Amino acid sequence: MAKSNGKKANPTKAKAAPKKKAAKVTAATATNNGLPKPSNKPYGQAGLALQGVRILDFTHVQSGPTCTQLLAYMGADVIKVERPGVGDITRGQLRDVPNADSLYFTMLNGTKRSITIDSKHPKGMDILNRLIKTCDVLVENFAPGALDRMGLTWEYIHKLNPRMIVASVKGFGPGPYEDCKVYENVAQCAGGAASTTGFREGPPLVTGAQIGDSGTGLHLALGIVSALYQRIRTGRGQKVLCAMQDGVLNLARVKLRDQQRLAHGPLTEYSQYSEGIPFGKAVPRAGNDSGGGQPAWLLKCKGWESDPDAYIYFITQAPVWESICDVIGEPTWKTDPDYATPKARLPRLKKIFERIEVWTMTKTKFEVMDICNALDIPVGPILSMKEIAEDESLRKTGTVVEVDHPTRGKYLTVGNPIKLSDSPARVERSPLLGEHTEEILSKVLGYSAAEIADIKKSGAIAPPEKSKAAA
Ligand code: CAO
Repeated sequence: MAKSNGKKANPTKAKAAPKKKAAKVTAATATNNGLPKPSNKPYGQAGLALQGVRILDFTHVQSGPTCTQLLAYMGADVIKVERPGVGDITRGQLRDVPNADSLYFTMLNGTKRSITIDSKHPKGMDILNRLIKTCDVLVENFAPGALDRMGLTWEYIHKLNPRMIVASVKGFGPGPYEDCKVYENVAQCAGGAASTTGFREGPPLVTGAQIGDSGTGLHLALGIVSALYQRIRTGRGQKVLCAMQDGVLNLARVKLRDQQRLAHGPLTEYSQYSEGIPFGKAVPRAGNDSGGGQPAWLLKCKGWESDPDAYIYFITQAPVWESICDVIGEPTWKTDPDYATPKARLPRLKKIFERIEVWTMTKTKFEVMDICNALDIPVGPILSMKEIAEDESLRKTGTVVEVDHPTRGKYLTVGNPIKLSDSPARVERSPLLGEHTEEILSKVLGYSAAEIADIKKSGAIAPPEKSKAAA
């Protein structure tokens, strides 16, 4: 900070300091903050974002696998450890093709390698020790305490590899429920999503989007990448914990916003307000209300009588109110004091949406999209999963990808929803159970052929003969 000489400066008399010529910043003069010189390779050909990061993937079911699949898409080498002969339980859940891994599994474990290891076998633990020494991140979502019971405590792992990041999904953070096992809908209920979803007259509702599992997996991926970044400075790993309750609450934060607003009066943008129904003590379910500052609702379109998805989500954004009036055939609403301002419209939203729906019911959802988008009116068609699976533009962007699998054939998966301009996504099929066991033992961990033969005989990587016969 500059020193003051005690005299007041006279801004009119003060001589303007001679202008310094702005230094021209070029690639050569820019400070490099310890970074290498900018690559000369064309964008997309300088490797993948997480190339060189190796993940020891101890995840199962959905939350953890979502995280590690995303990291694999970004270029990490993800080694999924599974129990010999059993594997991730989802391999066999909701099976559609006999004797083939289910879509539940294949769509959450793409681009990974699978190694089978019995972590409770002494030789299995030897292999895990080597993996811990060679990997950057261990990711797990076992029930609380399971990793410790295997002997893989933070202290143990950190001693073997001080650079290791240990990332976990648990149902709850420290507190009264920390020891509980948790699945998706438990988290939706405990994270505030279910109590604020559904219609006021109905019970709490869970959503189809897996905000507890996949949502928390995404949070964990961000935690891991942040920890990897910090490790560049500190040289050491750390624990990353994402509780599913916290992840859901983070996604439902607008409802905690509304909870606090309730103390200052009714939530005027909720249709309950326009219907004259008083608010209680907690945020109510708001049906298809917008949740934001622009009133909105779900409206029927042409064909709704037979097509369950012939609906459009219609947002009466204030700046385009006049266009809305024109398009639905109510031009007088542009100047009518009962409709002309957002505040005047609030108590009349039900009537307004009923009138807009009279118009949308004369058009298909795609016709409404075309007409409204041309006028800058924000609307969204309800797309069925069939329509999404067949959508050409989603295929072109790599958001929906078809991959081929040796036992189930071709299937669709969701590719990387995060697009990086210098790192193409690597979206490949999921591995068969133990498909890469030998490859990892020899090429990653350096076991000799004789040692591998010995490990095989020991039962540490193969199911016991009894369960093989029963399978
Ligand atoms: N070799 C030997 N044993 C293995 C093994 C291996 N390779 N991999 C796992 N196991 C064992 C573990 O050691 C553990 O055994 P113990 O309980 O005897 O110590 C057991 O398999 C795994 O236990 P789990 O309790 O995690 O599995 P579960 O099916 O009973 O519970 C779930 C599943 C999801 C409820 C629980 O893991 C959980 O609460 N996870 C945290 C929250 C979470 O991620 N939930 C989302 C799941 S997706 O909906």
